[in-house]
Amino acid sequence: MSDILKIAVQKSGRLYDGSMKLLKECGIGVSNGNNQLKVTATNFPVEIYFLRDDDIPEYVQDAVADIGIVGENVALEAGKEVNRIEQLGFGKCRLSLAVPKNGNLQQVQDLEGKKIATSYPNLLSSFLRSVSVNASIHEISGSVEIAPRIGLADAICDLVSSGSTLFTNELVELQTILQSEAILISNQQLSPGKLQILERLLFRIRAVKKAQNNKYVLLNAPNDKLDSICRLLPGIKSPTILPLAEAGWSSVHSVISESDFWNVIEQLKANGAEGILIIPIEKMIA
Ligand code: PRT
Ligand code: ZN
Repeated sequence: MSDILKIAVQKSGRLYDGSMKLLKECGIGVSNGNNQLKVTATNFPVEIYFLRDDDIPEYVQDAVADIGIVGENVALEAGKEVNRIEQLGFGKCRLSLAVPKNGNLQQVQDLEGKKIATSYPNLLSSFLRSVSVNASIHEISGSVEIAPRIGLADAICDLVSSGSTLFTNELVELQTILQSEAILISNQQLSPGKLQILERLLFRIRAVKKAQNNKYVLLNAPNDKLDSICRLLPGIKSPTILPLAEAGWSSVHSVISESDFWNVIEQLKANGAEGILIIPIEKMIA
């Protein structure tokens, strides 16, 4: 029998949509997985297992699944023996210490001897050790943010994304202890056949990620400004330059990184570029 790579994905929750979207963008077609434990892709040698996110690191370590998509926070807290393969660019959040606003806890050292509620006892205790603070950790599995109000703890250590949960509970962030996003983890002893499938999948994932981080740009420029404009748009190899029907003008096509996008656009305009069009890229294979 030929190899199949077993991928563990969160069954429902914050990472489900992003995980399924990524697999779809990698050309992996699955029929609707609702309420199924497992689906087999029709056009790529993978099976997708739908699991609770907390179980994924252990299942991957024990080879129940070969690879998994899970928050880095969950992978690090679980401390299982798995390989961390790739950051996936969604599910971004941070694990932070937070305290009641306007209270007397204002820096990490003020937590000495205090009680902190969290679902991340391992990450919290290693952080506290690293800053030599002794505090007692109260592990709870949900609604950590209400712990200070009901007198269960002096502070919390929880995931934050927009910050609105902290705000509504009159808490403020004291310190971020981890930046997290969805990552791909793998079992440490994949067979050569499975490794080969993983390599093919990674090639696709990287093309999707790269496309998301870049945009296609088209613009018109006077010919005497082409040098400076091309310096701003190095592209993959170099920009494409085509003459416009109007003499003295060219159309420039290139790829631009999302990270300093607005900066580059401003400089392009300052260098005489006109009619700038920005187009999303679907896949990018450099
Ligand atoms: O059922 P299962 O065990 O699979 O799911 P779960 O309920 O344990 O996890 P889920 O679906 O809530 O989150 C899965 C993963 O999403 C987490 O492990 C993180 O990696 C990632 N993630 C990203 C988040 C958040 N953002 C997030 N904001 N996980 C949780 N939150 C919670 C946080 O705990 C807090 O209650 O959202 C609240 C704060 O959000 P803001 O926007 O108000 O700051
Ligand atoms: Zn969970």
